[in-house]
Amino acid sequence: MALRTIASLDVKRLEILDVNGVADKALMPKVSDKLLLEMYRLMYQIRAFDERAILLQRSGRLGTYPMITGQEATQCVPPLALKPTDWVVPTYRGGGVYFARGMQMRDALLYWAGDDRGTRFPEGNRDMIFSIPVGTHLTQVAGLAWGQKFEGKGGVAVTYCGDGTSSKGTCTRR
Ligand SMILES: Cc1ncc(C[n+]2csc(CCOP(=O)(O)OP(=O)(O)O)c2C)c(N)n1
Repeated sequence: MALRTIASLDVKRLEILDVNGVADKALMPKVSDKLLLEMYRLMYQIRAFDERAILLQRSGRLGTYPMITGQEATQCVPPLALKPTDWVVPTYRGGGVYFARGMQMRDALLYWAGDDRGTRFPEGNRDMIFSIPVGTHLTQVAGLAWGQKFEGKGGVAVTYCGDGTSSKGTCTRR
């Protein structure tokens, strides 16, 4: 039988900043220098926090800690577009979202050390604490969005999930 292509995959990537740190001006999003700086500060904060937390975890002072590094931009940019009254429900790997929403790093450390005081959110924020079970929070966010619809005041509900959440286990067929 002749060799034939029966499927192919095309993956595209848009690169605004090259490996030398030079930005393509034509592709630059229209955001102020102040906002760009805030995004950079938050991304940097996430990495610094990650490094510290993993050291604490490896030395037995935090019970567990899921690293965020690699997902900094997806974590800190969307929350900057939200109002405090919007809802955000991150996954366990979503602590960067809280930093963008004003949570203090000491509170995040308390949480991962097993202290309930670490779930404090800034006054007025409607965030929910991390979802440790994967996938279950998607239905909760749909409910929160539905509630906002009933309230009739507008607003959004944001959540995140990984590919391991949306995929199916291998042992479902017996
Ligand atoms: C309901 C439920 N089933 C199983 C698990 C065990 N579990 C922990 S992490 C994980 C994989 C999640 O992958 P992904 O959503 O891609 O997130 P990642 O940790 O890779 O960022 C699973 C299945 C869980 N936390 N919750």
